[in-house]
Amino acid sequence: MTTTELREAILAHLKYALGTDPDRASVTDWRIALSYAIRDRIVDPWFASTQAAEAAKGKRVYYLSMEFLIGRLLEDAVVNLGLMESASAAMSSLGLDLDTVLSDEPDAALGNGGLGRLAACFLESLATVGCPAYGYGIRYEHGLFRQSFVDGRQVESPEDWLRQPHAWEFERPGAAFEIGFGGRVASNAGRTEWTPAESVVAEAYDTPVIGWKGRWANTLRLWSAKPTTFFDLDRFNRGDYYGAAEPEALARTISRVLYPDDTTEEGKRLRLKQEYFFTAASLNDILRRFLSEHDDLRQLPRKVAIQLNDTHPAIAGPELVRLLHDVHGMPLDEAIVTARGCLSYTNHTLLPEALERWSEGLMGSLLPRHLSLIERIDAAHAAAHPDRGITMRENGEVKMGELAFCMAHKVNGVSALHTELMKRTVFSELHRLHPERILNQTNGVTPRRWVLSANPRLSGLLTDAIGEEWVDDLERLHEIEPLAEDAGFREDYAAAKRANKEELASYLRAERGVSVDPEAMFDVQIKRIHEYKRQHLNILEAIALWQEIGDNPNGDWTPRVKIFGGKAAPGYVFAKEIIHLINSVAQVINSDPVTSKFLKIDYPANYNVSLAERLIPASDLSEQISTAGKEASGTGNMKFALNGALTIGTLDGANVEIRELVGAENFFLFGMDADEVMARRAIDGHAARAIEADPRLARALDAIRDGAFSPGERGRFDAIVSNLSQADYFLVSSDFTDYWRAQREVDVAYRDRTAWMRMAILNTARSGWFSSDRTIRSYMSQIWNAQGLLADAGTDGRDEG
Ligand code: GL5
Repeated sequence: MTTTELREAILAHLKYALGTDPDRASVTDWRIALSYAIRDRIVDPWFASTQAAEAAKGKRVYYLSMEFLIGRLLEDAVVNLGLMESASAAMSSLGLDLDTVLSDEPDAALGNGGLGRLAACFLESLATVGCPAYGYGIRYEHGLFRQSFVDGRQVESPEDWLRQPHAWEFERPGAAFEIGFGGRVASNAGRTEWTPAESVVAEAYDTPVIGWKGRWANTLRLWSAKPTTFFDLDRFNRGDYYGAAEPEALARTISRVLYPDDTTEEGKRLRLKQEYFFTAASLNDILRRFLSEHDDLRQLPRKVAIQLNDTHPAIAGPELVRLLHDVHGMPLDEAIVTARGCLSYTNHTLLPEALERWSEGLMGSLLPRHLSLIERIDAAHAAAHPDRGITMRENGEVKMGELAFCMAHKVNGVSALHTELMKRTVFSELHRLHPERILNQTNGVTPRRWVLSANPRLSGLLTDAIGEEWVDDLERLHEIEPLAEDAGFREDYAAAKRANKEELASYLRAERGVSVDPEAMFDVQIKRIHEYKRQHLNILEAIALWQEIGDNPNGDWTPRVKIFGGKAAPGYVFAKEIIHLINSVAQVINSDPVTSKFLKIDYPANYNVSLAERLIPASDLSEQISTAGKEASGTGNMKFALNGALTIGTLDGANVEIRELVGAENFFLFGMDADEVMARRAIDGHAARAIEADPRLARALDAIRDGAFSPGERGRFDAIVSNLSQADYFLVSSDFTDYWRAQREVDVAYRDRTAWMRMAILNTARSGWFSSDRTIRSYMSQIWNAQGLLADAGTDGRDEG
């Protein structure tokens, strides 16, 4: 597409779709007009892909996820269509700067954290490798809450991404299913019938997902809840205006908000309704599509692969059995085997509080038929393994992990260590019964978003050095390995990093009034706030460092800027205390005239995908410091390594594989491993002993206790101090000393810029394996048995001039 054609298309959309003219158009109008113009370029390859998939009558992959943290879509589309130059030229010919227009787009934050972002990376990779696939989820009216800080405390407000027209979606009123809840189950002529007491309509909204070079596009289908009757006219006519609107309000509640929950247990009835709502709508849609192409439901596993992203859609097991058995008349045993042939389940956490359980009372009242099917499935499983006494029900609750496991033909963990721990801990009994079922699929990230778009300077360097093929063949980055020894390349690489840091520094100055020196080490920890991720270990180290710099202000300190980003679940009190502590410490340290040239702390509010895209390319040091055994994988750790930040980290999640690949000498390891963690936790008084043995740690804790960061309010952070001195389940105190040691090694290493750049380049060169293209290909061959169809599809919509 030429610049002129694109420009004409933008102007036409501005006029005919938005009804405005260039003189009056706001940045948002221009952005939407550009989005429509780009979207037009996606529709043809999208149709071609859909038709190719229909013609092939092969297997389709269905990715069921409560969360899709997709972020902004315009830049993704422009980049994947190869239209960056045209778009930039077209915009400037209209007097606009493309970056300004791109950053006007609100983030679609339909997810909490890593699990949701992984789903978004997977969608993009599925399209890039040409695998016919659908993502299925919920079209939340309000995604993840907006975070602000008031006096250093997190305050949440609703986020409003749909206030403006959402340019990427197509509403599909024709694709709608009625979803029931509650009611009665009865037998009728040998068939079981469920008559729900209430129902809502699930209506589809489709967003095309375009892969690299526009060669293939899939669909993200999100369900929105609508009432079966919009309006109660009787009540309205009686003057009961609120009552008349009630059915609509109640129905819409289901797709109103994303559960603000990231691996903590919360909420009950609405959450289960949301889970069933989107799972049932998706399965109905999948069966409808299957039956439009085939007639024998026993063939379902050959044509349909359904991936359950965590236990949130685990009700898919009984629901699919219900559809096959109750609705389509397949014998129950066969229905269970058929459903299992289609389903597979990814586990994303071992934290006990995050492994979903639903009380049988709640499940029975909302989904009575499903509860009885779960009992049948459980009984059948128990009968097949009579000596084991395993059950998916316990203390009046249904254990969704066990249910998902028993209804899946494959179950996977998300890093090598996590998968091993799954076998040894939460699923040890089931693993013994089904040793072939658990396998590992280490996570990955899409290089299009996380290197090519987020870091154009580094991308340019890579492409100049080894050609463009790395973008969808990321292991080619190995080819730059020898360049780590090339002084010219090292200088260019350092200059790119430096320019990214300068850009971030100006952003922080403009947006936050914080001034930081790009020469300093940018030390970044961005992720959800959680005790196991140990942001408090990082801030304790900052306090200790500040004290030591204060003792010796003329010392030869390595200047650092510590940057934090992340949200805490609104009900997670301790995590919110950690946020408050970080902000309070930052305030004191940043205003210390003696130390602030060596140490600054910044915590921009409302961390999201777009902020991550700014921070990661500008980072020198990546903090991956979770208690070993607790972080299932991490994906931020991969993004940092690819962008040439060195990791300081524990042997946890995918850190283990990152370290193996980049080389132990290019990674700052500290802390106990998972086995040591378990052993140490069993020792009485481990926290007190650690504090006693390390005067630095004791002094840092004393400063918090004595009110150094809460002037006039001594006890403000008592909950944190007493936790770290007593129970300290996440072993912050016990790992502090070794963390301090590793941080001082980092300081020394950073001063030798040549050596540091060599290490950074090797991190980039050796992290190509963490592409989500590799992960998706591995799911395709090891779990889904699905084929890519790239050769048959689509046009290449790239720049022609
Ligand atoms: C998570 C894990 O905590 C992460 O370690 C993992 O990288 C991610 C994707 O597999 O899944 N589980 C979870 O509930 N969230 C995660 O980020 O939100």
